[in-house]
Parts: sequence; C-alpha cells; structure tokens
Amino acid sequence: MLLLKFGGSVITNKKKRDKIFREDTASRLIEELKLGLAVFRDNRAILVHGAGSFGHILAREHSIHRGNLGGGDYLTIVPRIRRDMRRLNHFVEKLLLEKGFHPISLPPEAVLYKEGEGIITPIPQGIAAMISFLQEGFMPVLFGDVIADKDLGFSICSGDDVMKVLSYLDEVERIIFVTAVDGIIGKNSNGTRGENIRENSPSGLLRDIFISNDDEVADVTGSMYGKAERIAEMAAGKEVLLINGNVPGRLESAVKGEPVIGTLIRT
Ligand code: IP8
Repeated sequence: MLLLKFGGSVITNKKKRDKIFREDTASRLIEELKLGLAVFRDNRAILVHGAGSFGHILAREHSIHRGNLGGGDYLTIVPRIRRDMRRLNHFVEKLLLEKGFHPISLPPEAVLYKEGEGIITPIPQGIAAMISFLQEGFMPVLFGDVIADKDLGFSICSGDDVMKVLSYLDEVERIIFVTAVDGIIGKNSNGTRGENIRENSPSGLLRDIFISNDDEVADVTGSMYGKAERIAEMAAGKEVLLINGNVPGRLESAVKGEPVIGTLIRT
C-alpha cells in the first residue's frame, strides 16, 4: 500500500490570502495517482493532504500553533480554520469521486491524539476503523487541521503528523510526499546552500540538509528541518520519496516505482 501526501503548497497557493484550490493541479495529480496505482502492487493508497492557504495564514496570524497560550481570539479563529480545512478536503474528495476513486474522509483526530508540542499518540481503534475501510476497497483521505491538545487545549496537527503515525502500518510499503519543490536542499561543506539531495540515509539527511531562515517563519507546522526529522523517522523502516507535484508525470513515475527527480531517503 502507498501512503502519500499532497502538500498544501501544491494544491493551493500557500502565499495568498484568497483560499483558492488549485483544481487543475489537483486533478492532474489524482489522474497520475490513478495511472500509477493501476500498476502498483496492491492498488491501494491512503491519501493525506496539507492545508496551504486554507489553514496556514489564519493559523500563523493568530498563533494557533501555541494553543490557548497564543492569546488571540481563538474562539473565532479555530472554527474558521476547521471550516476552511473541511472545504479544502471537500474539494479534494469531489475530484477523487469524479476520477473514480472511493474516498472516505477522516479527520486527523480519528487516528491520533496530541499532548503538547510533539507528543502524538496513535488511536488504535481509529486506525483499525480506517483499515476496515481499506479492506473493503475504500481510500482513506486525511488532512492536517486544528485539533484538541491535552496540554494546550488545541493546537495544529500537520498532515505530516498524520503521515508519521500512519507510516508505521505494516501494510504501508512506500511513502511519497508531493511538494512544490524538486527535492530537499543540501548544504555545501561550508554550510551554504547546495544542490538538491538525490538520495541519502535518514541520519545523512539530517546532517546534510540546508536550513533556510525564510523557511522558519513560513509555516506554523515547522520548518523544513522539522519535516526532515519526520521523514528521517519514517525512513528508518521504509523508503520515503519527496517529489515536485507541479511537474507533470513525476507522481505517476514515482507511484510506478520508475526513476524520478526528487529526494529519496532510505536506510
Ligand atoms: O499543511 C497544517 O497541515 P500541513 C494544518 O500538512 C493547518 O502542515 C490547519 C495549518
């Protein structure tokens, strides 16, 4: 089974306030997924999607990632972000249905529970329920959102957190992150920005990644380093591939297991 994430920066314009779903891009990616899955061993996939402009802009402006410590008008903002995330999920779901998939949307709190920054516990019953749907031929579709948090009252759950929890499932053979970049940027020996990392081990990734300062402020769910840490953990047991979904054909090749431009992390 394939576990993949459509990054919010591919299916929305993450830098713009107007929450516009990139329907053409999402539609092409879903088509590519379909073509790829047709030749993939068991034709099954779990799809996770990120938030992009539907979640990150309001969340950042109101420090929603800090939960009830953020101090803003969270009673107004949190329901709006959750509404927007459901709208984005609805757009994805609609396209999947049109393309012949059998999507079952599940919110992140169905499969995991948050206790303060970084402590994420899988919910076995929710995951078992998701597997039941999979066994019947459905495709679970999950997404990042604002969810309850034992310590902070509420906080942000990234689609990457969902990916991490689901990556431990025995059934998951391959993990693909569909992003808006050609790969994870490496650093030169003097610490400056280098070339994209083509292939590396989990520990090599954390050693060689180039950290850009712009990246730190851009995202309420963490920097590229945070993403790399999650990828490194997942790649301790399985291959993780990060590709650029804005380039036609790459997702299809990646799902088919063909050589593709991107960053491959494996032990
Ligand atoms: O785009 C973030 O999910 P991500 C979720 O996968 C919200 O990091 C609501 C900002």
